[in-house]
Amino acid sequence: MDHLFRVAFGLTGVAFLAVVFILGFCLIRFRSHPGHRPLYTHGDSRLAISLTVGFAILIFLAIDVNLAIHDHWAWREAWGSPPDPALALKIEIMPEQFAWNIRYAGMDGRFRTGDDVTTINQLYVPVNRPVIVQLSSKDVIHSFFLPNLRVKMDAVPGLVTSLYFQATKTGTYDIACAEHCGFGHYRMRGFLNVLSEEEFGAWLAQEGREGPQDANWGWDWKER
Ligand SMILES: [Cu+2]
Repeated sequence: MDHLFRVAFGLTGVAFLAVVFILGFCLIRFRSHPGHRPLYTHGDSRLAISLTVGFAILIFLAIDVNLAIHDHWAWREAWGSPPDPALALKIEIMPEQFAWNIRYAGMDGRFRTGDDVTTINQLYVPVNRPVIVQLSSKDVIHSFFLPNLRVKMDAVPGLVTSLYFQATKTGTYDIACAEHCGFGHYRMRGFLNVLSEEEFGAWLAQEGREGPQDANWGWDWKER
């Protein structure tokens, strides 16, 4: 994703600098000065058309096609090989205005049973283990965004969407809502806590003993 940002920024940056340079050159080179009489001309429309078409093709090949190829590579790398559902941690997230409802299957590995673990705005995951998140929404469209991990997915009412990621560093990171979802959108903030495998296991076991704090939502997990 970062490579894609750099490629897009580099290509459009070069195009921007070229345009500004040519514009500046023409402004200075053809500025008015005493004793110089302007020349009025209708120009050569064939030359104008062929230059325009030529540049359009050049820009299309240099920028659009180039970006499309890099997009394709980045997409394949990011989403091309989903993790093995048997090994991944599965999490259901149901946002609402304006919070993230988060659900773990608990020790039995099944959702909507008595030992589910639910949290609000606090997502816990183990480091170096693939995580599959399934999303829906209680009310309006939200978008689940982990900026540090460069993943983002819409959460749509009546639909279950999914994404996957694998955190490689322990620590606390932001969860942001990336879809303007109402007055409180700005404070729809959560935290991604990446723990060591042992810490995560201890946390899940502890929470599981307390049972789900909010059992009113969720769905039967199936691979999507
Ligand atoms: Cu939102």
